[in-house]
Amino acid sequence: MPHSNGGQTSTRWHILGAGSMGTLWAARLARAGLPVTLILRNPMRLHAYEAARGLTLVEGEHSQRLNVTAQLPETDEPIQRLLVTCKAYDAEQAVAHIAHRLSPDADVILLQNGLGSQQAVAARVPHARCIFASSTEGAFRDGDWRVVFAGRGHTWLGDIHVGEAPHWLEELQRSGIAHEWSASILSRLWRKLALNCAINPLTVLHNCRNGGLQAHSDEVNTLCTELCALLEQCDQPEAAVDLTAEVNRVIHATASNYSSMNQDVTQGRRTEISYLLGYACEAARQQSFAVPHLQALHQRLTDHLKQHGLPCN
Ligand code: NAD
Ligand code: KPL
Repeated sequence: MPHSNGGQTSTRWHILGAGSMGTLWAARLARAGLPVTLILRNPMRLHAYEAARGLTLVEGEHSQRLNVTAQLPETDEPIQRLLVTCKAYDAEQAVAHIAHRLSPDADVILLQNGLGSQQAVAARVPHARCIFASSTEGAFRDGDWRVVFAGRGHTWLGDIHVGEAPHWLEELQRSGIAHEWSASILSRLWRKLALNCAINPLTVLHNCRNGGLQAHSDEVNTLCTELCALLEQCDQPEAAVDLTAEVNRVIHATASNYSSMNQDVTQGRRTEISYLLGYACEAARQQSFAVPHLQALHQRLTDHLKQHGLPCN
C-alpha cells in the first residue's frame, strides 16, 4: 500500500519474523517516517503486541518507543516489499503462508544466515524478485517487543540474477541502516557460512567463548583448509581468499563473545546447523568432494545436539 510521506509516496515495508533482526529493521525504518507493518504469527502475538503499544528500540543508554502497525498473515492486504527475518529453518514455510499476498513484481529481501533457505524461498515465489542479504549487525531482545541494537555492522544486499540495485536502498540510507549493494552476494554468503562453520560448532563442542578456540588452533586451521578447498570446488574462489587468517582474526577480535550457535545451544534453542555445516557437507556430497573433517564435525555436533534434546536439522 502506498503511503504519503511529505508529498512523496513510499511503499510499505512488510516484515515477516518480528524477532531481533525484524524489529531492529522495523524500528529504524519507522523512525525515519517510513510505513512499516509487522506480520505476526497468530492472534495471541498480535494481542500481546497491541497491549505493548509498539516496539522499543534500545541503543546504549537511549531507548525509544516506536509505533509500528502489525497484522496477521491472513490479512488480505497486498505486499509489495517483504523483509523476511525468520530463522533460516522457518523462512520457507512462513513465506509460503503469505505468498498469495505478494504483488506480481514484489521484492522479497531475505536476511537469513547461512545458505539453502534463500533458494528454498525463491523457488516458492518465482514471480517475486528475491534479494539475498548478509548482515554483520547484532541484536537481541531483552523483553517482549524490546530490541537491543548490540553490535553496529553492515548489511550487504544483492540479487543472484544480477540486475540493478533497487531504488529503495535510499530508504535504508535514510533509516541509518549501513548497507551496500553487492554484485557478488553469493560469495559473501559463502564466506560468512565458511567463517561460521570454522568457529561456531567448535565453540559448542568445546563449550567456550570464541577466544577459547585459540587453544584449538590446529583444529580450526584444518577446518579452514578444507573449507577453502570446498569453496574453490563450488566455484567460490573469492570466498576462500585468506579465510584462515580472517577466521583467526575474528576469533581474536571476538574473544570474549559466545558465538550465536553456542548461545542457541545454551539457551535450549534450535540452531541453524542445516544451513551452515549441513549445507557445506551437502554441497560437498553433491560434488563427490571429500570433506572428512567437516563431516566428522557435523556428526559430532549432531550427536551433541541430540544429547541436549535439540533438533539436529
Ligand atoms: P529471532 O528468533 O529473534 O526472530 C525470528 C522471528 O521469526 C521470531 O519472532 C519468530 O516468532 C518469527 N517467526 C517464525 N516463523 C514465523 C511465521 N511463520 N510467521 C511469522 N513469524 C514467524 O531471530 P533473529 O535473531 O532475528 O535472526 C533472524 C535471522 O537473522 C537468522 O537467520 C539469523 O542467523 C540472522 N542474523 C541474526 C543476527 C542477530 O544478531 N540476531 C545477526 C545477523 C544475522
Ligand atoms: O557470526 C558469528 C556468530 O557468532 O554467529 C561470529 C561471531 C563471526 C562467529 O562465527
